[in-house]
Amino acid sequence: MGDFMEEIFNSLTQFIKEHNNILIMTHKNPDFDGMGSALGLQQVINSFKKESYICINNSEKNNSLKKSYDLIIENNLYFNTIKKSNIDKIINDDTLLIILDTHKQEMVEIPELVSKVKNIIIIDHHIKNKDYIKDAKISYINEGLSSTVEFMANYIKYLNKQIDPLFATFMLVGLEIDTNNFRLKTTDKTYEAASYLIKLGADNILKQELLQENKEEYIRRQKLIEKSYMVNKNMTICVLDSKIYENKDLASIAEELLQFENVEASFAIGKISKDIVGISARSIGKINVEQIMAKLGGGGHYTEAATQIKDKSIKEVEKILVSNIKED
Ligand SMILES: [Mn+2]
Repeated sequence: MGDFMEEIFNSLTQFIKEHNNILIMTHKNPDFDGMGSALGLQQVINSFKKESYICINNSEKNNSLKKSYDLIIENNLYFNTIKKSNIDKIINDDTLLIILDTHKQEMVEIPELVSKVKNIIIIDHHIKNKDYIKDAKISYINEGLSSTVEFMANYIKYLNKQIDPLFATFMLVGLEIDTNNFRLKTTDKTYEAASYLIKLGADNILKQELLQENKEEYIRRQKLIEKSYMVNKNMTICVLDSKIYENKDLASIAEELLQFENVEASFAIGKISKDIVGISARSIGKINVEQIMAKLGGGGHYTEAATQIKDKSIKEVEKILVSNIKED
């Protein structure tokens, strides 16, 4: 563990110990990385004999997460949440807000909370956006980190704390989803985090159950992938139908394409709103997709990048991409 990480871990601990009113918040439509980290962090805060609340907003749409909440209750475990409507009653000048797995105000579960709380800590692994939350007491945004769970599991390990095996399982699910089963951005620290979660008793069978996917959705995605084609013998492009997709759908298709023979870079093109076409690009590490996306007005980093193009059809965007990457 590098000195720098120790410094971050120690100041996080110090902030927790200095505050009696702690809120934890992840992004809208929470996933296992955000919520797993939040639950793990709450366990740590409990161990310091401090109370904390995980901020929740809408009713949960993610079926696996819903199942996880039920499992917590069935196992007589405890997690403390607070709804948007009750937050104003408890916040004060002493409130500490820990934001996990995002760093943009508009992305968090309850955006207005960011303006109301003075002491904010951000821990995230996404590519830093210019609209990041300013004036945070700690802002640890490291795109080299595979997941927020990686940070949190290594924090728990650093503190030599135990968490319940069920929470460790949820965290491991988040780690595996964000790394696409240890394929993306996986370092020694990622395996160290996974190893510690297994040591804490993460349940491999439950993990697999929580990772199981809806069959219809899987087939729908495979039908789109079936139409993908190779360019330059080492890149593949998947053009989606005219439906409107979420950015994460494009990303997961691009990621999935990396598992095929000869593919060194992949691109998924699809509509992300009525007048915007998005491209999500991924690379196994030989081709710099950031450079390619930057030419099309986007950004990202070497192995993970994206762009959004306004007022062009999917076909036009496909042509632009192909003409940019095609070698003669
Ligand atoms: Mn994440």
